[in-house]
Amino acid sequence: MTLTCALVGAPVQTGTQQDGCIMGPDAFRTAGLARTIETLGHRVIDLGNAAIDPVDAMDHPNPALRGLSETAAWAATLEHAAFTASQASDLPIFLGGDHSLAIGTVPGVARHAADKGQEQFVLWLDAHPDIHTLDTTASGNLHGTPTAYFTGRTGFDGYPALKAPIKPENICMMGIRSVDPAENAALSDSAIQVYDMRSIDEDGIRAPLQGFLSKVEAANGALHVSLDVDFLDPSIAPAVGTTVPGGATFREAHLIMEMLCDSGLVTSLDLVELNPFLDERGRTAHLMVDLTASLLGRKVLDRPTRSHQS
Ligand code: 4U7
Ligand code: MN
Ligand code: MN
Ligand code: MN
Repeated sequence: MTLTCALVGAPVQTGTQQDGCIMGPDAFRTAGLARTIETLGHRVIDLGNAAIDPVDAMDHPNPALRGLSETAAWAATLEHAAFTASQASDLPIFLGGDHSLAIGTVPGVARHAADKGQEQFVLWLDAHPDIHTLDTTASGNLHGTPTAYFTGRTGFDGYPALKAPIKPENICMMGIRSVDPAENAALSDSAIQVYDMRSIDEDGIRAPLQGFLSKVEAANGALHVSLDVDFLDPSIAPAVGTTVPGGATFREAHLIMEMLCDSGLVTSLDLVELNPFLDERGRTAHLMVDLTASLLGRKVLDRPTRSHQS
């Protein structure tokens, strides 16, 4: 199937402590993202980079918070950008930027899905659940908060009101291996499906992902994939400020993308947390582009790979 993919640059770095994510969108372009997608037979429209106007500082009782007013401004800007890119294309691809951008992209695509009468699902590929509220984050880095916001948890005063909160039972997290105590508490009483690294070691990727995709398909849902570079093992993806050992392998990550491709269910994608300043000769940017290619139909064989296909 030929898709129209819209690239939306989101050069957000106010959600992190370390500068560099601002260069992410251009690194993805430099690594040949558009050309690679076109080679697979799809159409690409590059909508350029989103931007925010200067903002006034916002007060909050948590003294650790940084970038609060900028993040709230990005939320509104990217919600709008994501909504319009969803209308203008089959597959908006958001080029981060740190993961706080999901505070805008997920609500924006969810509003589009709601308009079409569809439920929004989210596949969160990350070492971290990013489920802090403004009150629980100890680092104050707001890239650790998007899933709490877009599921409608309280504690986001000053942020845009959510039009279509994501139901926790519509979220699947994979690759999780760094969880703060307050996040653990939040996940304990949540319906979010969490496949941590132990579960992936024990059961693999295929069965749990197939289970989640079946749910999306049964609901005729829209599926947003949010891919954090730190989902991947640091040995293959060094260009991220929050590396955590024991990440997804090259093969696991490609399998996920190939299964997502076969499902035909993905309606939007975040490529986030790439810090090109920390990369080694562009290898992380290229890997993220190659994973996107697998999602969009790059295959080893033209015939089915599994001879005992069910
Ligand atoms: B990312 C962290 F303490 N939980 O809150 C925090 F471990 O978008 C990390 O997933 C957040 O990379 C990581 O700062 C955010 C930390
Ligand atoms: Mn659409
Ligand atoms: Mn993240
Ligand atoms: Mn992460």
